[in-house]
Amino acid sequence: MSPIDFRLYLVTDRHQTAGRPLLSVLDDAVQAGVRAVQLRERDLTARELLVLAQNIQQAWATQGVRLFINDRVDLAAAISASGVHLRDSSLPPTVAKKLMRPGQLLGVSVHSVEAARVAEDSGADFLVLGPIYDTPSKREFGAPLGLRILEATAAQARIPVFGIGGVSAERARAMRQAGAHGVAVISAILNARDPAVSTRDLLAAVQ
Ligand code: 3NM
Repeated sequence: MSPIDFRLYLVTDRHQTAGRPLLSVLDDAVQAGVRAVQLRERDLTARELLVLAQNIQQAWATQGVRLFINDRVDLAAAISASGVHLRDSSLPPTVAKKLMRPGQLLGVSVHSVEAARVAEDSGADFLVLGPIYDTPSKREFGAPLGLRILEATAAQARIPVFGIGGVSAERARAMRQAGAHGVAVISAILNARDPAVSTRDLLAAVQ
């Protein structure tokens, strides 16, 4: 079985929780079925990230939640997180792998079909491609790629491809039909009026 046994990947941003504590919104999402979380709090220090990551590990250890650490390969290794998630400015996958622990998974964010191929050849276990739709969270990556590029990337890749950017339950269905293994979201869960309801809707859409 593929180690990527989840189809919904929740990416954190504690500034997008509508003023609620991140851990309480995460708890709603986990209780509703989220099994993979990427800790992505780019403005926290290493020490602050460590505390948050340990809190997340301890809170849901028994539920089998996989925790991925964005960018900080050192932190992921130190706490034996489930994996690492790399972005364009991170260490390249081949270098990150030298620091990762055996069995740790490697997710890589990519923004084109070509970059997806390079990341896969460099040892990624799964890819996150985006932004598929327009998202205020990620204007820095320019125009949305759309479903056609998602489809082309998923058809080419031998590893799971998640779509990210502007995901809703309805769009998640379309993304699965285009060949995505699953979807990655921030605001659809963290900013939702009821994060548990949104989680269940998204899970139903990607099954
Ligand atoms: N990465 P939302 S888009 C974290 O294209 C992230 O790589 C993207 O937020 C990429 O689910 C994005 O609220 C933001 O649209 C996703």
